[in-house]
Amino acid sequence: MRSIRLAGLAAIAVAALAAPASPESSSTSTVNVVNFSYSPTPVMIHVNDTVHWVWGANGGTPHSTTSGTCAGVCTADGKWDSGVSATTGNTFDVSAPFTTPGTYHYFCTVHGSAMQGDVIVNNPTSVTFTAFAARRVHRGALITWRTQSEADVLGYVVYRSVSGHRSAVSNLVLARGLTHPASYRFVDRKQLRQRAGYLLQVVHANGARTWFGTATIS
Ligand SMILES: [Cu+2]
Repeated sequence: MRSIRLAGLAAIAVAALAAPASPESSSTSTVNVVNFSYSPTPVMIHVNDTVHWVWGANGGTPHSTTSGTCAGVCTADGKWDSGVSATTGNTFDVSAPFTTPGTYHYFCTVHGSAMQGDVIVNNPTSVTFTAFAARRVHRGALITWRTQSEADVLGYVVYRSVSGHRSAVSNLVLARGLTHPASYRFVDRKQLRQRAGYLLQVVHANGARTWFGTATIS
């Protein structure tokens, strides 16, 4: 752990270093089947999440979502197959294969290689923190954090907690998406002289959110 110098009367607290992000419940990501394509593709999820395909207005044109690969001719691999549907509002959910991180390819059995998609399954522990701290600076509070890896992270939102009331104090601080260490800092200009705790809300690429903290200023 790196050393931290005390500056004047600044109060410093370092939160639970390298603690895992709080466990997240599985979530569902929607993919639209419309205009001879899947949207979004790739869809980014975490292990054990569900992908929910919804058929849009396709003017009576049938489509499917069928796992497998296309090399000229598409070949199903048997992980999932919705069957063909031309019904607007038809849905198909898949979660069973997504227990292992990786890329899962699929296609439409009607349109073959002209209509393909990917599901990318990320490990939920792919963000690892090595430092998180808060300290007073001139007219505010400086929040700093370091990550070891953040491959599937979109960004971070800094929250301030005072007397049990939690509120966001930053916009989305965009992650650099690195698989090597990165450092971030944010100054909370609204922090007056009160005791406060700071947390990070981690926004993952698939929209899932996890929490990390707390670093306190007394
Ligand atoms: Cu199709």
